[in-house]
Amino acid sequence: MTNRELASLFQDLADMEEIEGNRWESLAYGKVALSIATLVEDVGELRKKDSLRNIEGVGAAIEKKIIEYLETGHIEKHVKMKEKYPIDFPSLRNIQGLGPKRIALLHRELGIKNVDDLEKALEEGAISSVPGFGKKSEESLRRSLEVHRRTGSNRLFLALVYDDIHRFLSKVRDNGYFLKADIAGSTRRNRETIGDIDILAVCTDNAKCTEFFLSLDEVEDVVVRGETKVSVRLSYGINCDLRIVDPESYGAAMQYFTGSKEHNIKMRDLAIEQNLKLNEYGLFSGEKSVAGKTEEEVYEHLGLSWVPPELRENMGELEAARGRSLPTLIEHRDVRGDFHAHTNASDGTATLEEMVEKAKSLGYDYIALTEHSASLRIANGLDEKRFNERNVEIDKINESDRSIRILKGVELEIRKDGTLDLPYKLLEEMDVVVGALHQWVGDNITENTNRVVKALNSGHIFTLAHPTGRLIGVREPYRLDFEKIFQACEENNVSLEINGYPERSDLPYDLVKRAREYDLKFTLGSDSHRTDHLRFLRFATSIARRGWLEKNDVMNTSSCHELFAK
Ligand code: DGT
Ligand code: CA
Ligand code: CA
Repeated sequence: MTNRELASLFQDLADMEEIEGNRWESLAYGKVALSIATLVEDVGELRKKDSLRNIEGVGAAIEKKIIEYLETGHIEKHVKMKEKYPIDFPSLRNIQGLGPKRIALLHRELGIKNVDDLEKALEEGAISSVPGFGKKSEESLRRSLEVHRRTGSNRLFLALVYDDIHRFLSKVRDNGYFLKADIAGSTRRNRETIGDIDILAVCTDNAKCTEFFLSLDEVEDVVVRGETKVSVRLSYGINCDLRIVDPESYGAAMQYFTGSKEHNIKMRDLAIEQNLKLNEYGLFSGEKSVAGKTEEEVYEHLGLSWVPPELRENMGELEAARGRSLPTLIEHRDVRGDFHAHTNASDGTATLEEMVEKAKSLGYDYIALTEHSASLRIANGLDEKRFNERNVEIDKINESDRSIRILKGVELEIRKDGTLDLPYKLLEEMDVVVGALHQWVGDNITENTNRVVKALNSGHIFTLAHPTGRLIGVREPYRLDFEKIFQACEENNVSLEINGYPERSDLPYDLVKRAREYDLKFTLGSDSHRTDHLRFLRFATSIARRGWLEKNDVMNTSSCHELFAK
């Protein structure tokens, strides 16, 4: 906590000094902010050992400020400057298109101090009147603010920036400046949301490479610029940290900056137990480096198998790595089809033909079209008659086009009393019945759980859709007893859905791992409402990986024939 707070104070100082035009001070504070934010040890502990000066970027003057902070809880200079700039820099900065100078301008001209003020000014159309802002920046700020609000934080959904990140990485890589460049951090761990992008790189001339990196179109603003670390704001509304490391340390640095922090702490303790020291430069026995060039050798030297990044969350992966019992994770290429998609028959925007064409172009063997059932009125749910007509249409297409199989599906409302929204006879004609809870979910955990269990006991549900009902940044998970639900799924041969739609990302990975204790299968679904949503299936696979699933745990890795041969 102290480290984060202190780093944030220094970042504030960096921002304010930049506004004041004190470039050098701003750089110095920014550098310290970054090194403290990524420090393993607590600053308080370092002070006790009298080694604050070992922190990168800390000289006598800054050391004094750290001590002042540790003793008084604040830094006088920061307090003074804050009087002049009473601005919430950390959150405003997280909005795409705003650096310190522009934030100061908005403060001076419109009195904007925080995100709420900004929102108000946008509503009133006041931004475009500020010199240097114009209509275009107003529009772009409005979009960034929407992202900020939608995720409920400054985190972005990986699914929504995944392609951008990879395009950006290729640009960084394919120019001849960098010898190597790879993604680390939460992006490499495939978390559903990411705080920033971390890139590690190797190059021969740091200054030239940094210059090139900063010249890329996507770079909007430079937050920190040092010899080996650069932190920038990208036009996708996210920060990117670039760290340049020595080739000999590349594996150790990858290991360190991939995280998670909890995984790293455990790794470091394992090293200490073996009388070794692990940091971002390597694994050391005394002064001598014993591993560091590759991640594999770092893990191996500690008696561990290499751990796939998705598992590095301190959820038992290091114990399994030591026992050589890590799972062989499912791969995206193992996935043959999608079990959850909508067309404009219910609340999607694409026609059946458009969805199927897109699925074909992605090489799928099958796609289930799972329209909502009638009682979900806001989603234009289908009644028995419309489902019957739709099923006839699907049969016809399947007859004439053998290149993909369209599965007759329904996203079936589990009613308030736990009964199902369509007659069993119709459900028996469906290939894929995705049972779902959307309405009338109360706070009573027993009632909620019984309702779901009753539906599972019907014997007519194939998979339980987005089981927790959470919407990231919008709605907490439903109150449900998951041990009971997993048990009921096991007894009734119902699989659990992993829904890859970004806001849902449901089951969450930690529950996937828990559900693995039961004799259960999982289905992956994109919950597409448009053709370009089909890409979310990949992120369902990521959650499956983070939940330790293997190919055989997931139904989508089977062929249609294996699944539905009757
Ligand atoms: P994010 O950006 O919030 O989505 O999450 P990460 O995991 O990418 O975190 P970030 O960008 O702050 O740092 C990248 C990695 O660097 C992190 O996963 C592990 C390592 N790291 C950062 N701070 C610390 C720390 O205080 N202690 C340790 N052991 N490792 C750290
Ligand atoms: Ca990160
Ligand atoms: Ca970072």
